[in-house]
Amino acid sequence: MPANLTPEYIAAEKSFRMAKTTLEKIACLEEMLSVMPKHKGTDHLRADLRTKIAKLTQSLDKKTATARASMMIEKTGAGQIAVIGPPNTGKSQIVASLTKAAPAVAAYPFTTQSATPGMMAFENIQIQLVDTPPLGEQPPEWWHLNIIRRADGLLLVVDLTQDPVAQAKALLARLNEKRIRLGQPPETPDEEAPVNYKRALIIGNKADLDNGGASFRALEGRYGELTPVIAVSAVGQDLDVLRAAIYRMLDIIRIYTKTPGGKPDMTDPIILKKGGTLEDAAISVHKDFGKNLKYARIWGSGKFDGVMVKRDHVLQDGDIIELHA
Ligand SMILES: Nc1nc2c(ncn2[C@@H]2O[C@H](COP(=O)(O)OP(=O)(O)OP(=O)(O)O)[C@@H](O)[C@H]2O)c(=O)[nH]1
Ligand SMILES: [Mg+2]
Repeated sequence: MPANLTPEYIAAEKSFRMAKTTLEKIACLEEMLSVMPKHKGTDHLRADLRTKIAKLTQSLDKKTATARASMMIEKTGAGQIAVIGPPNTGKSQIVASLTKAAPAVAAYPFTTQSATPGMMAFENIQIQLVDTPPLGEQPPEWWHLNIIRRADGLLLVVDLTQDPVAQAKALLARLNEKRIRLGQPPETPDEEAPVNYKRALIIGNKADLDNGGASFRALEGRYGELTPVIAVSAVGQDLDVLRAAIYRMLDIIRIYTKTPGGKPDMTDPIILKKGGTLEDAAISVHKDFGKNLKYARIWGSGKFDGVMVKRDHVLQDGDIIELHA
């Protein structure tokens, strides 16, 4: 065994040995994988863990397999955002107000016990929001952490009537324990175990009850440099601001395609990460297109409308491309 495994790994391995059910075992193995340092010395061990996870997953009976699948929500739309936070802050209300999903909303804490996805329409795209259980004193369930780790961004929801700075501080500490941090990864990661950096937005909810906005100002003053902070009322105030902020957080661009002589389809854009190239766009249309692409004409970020560009051309939001294979 490589000598430089972290205390987190050792702890996860210990839980693995004590785990009783197959689902618990899988959870522990996933945890071991996620906290293991990534370098040559651990390649074998990583492969070994993946094989174990695959074997255990295959051995699940149908009902348990369905449960496992439903706990890892499949990504759809332009991005997946996990809605997280302490109990009773309005996470479910936010998902209910922005999407057609209807997770239970109630005046008491710990209402939500499973994850519920919903699609939020923004202009001509759909963004997936996932309502999750509260992150409180209890250690989060393995699948809850999995959703947070896999998400393209996090919505951290705190309650402006309940000392939001303290709530945010506790929430960030909980994430940090699991090696999840907000913002961009540093250029030279200096730590042994991998840290998962996440795009995020801090929401001060229940703004309708924040008299004079003092709580929000405190929250923004404390965390505004780390990540955008906005005030909303999930029951209906500034929800358009929230939608736009969620879109911006994803940092994506929308690209449209057209056929020679045809009109572009402006309803169903290709979604790319900012900085995406023509080649990335072609691959997302079809992987063969990525291989066979000769050139494209472009309207938007090209020097002239309809000019020919090559694979490595960096696209801009709103570009229209005509692919030639
Ligand atoms: N006044 C006001 N009440 C809100 C707002 N958002 C949510 N609430 C209320 O706050 C309570 C909790 O809302 P939920 O959406 O269930 O909160 P949650 O964060 O999902 O709670 P858990 O699932 O228990 O973690 C409910 O009584 C909501 O009606 C808001 O913007 N303003
Ligand atoms: Mg809830």
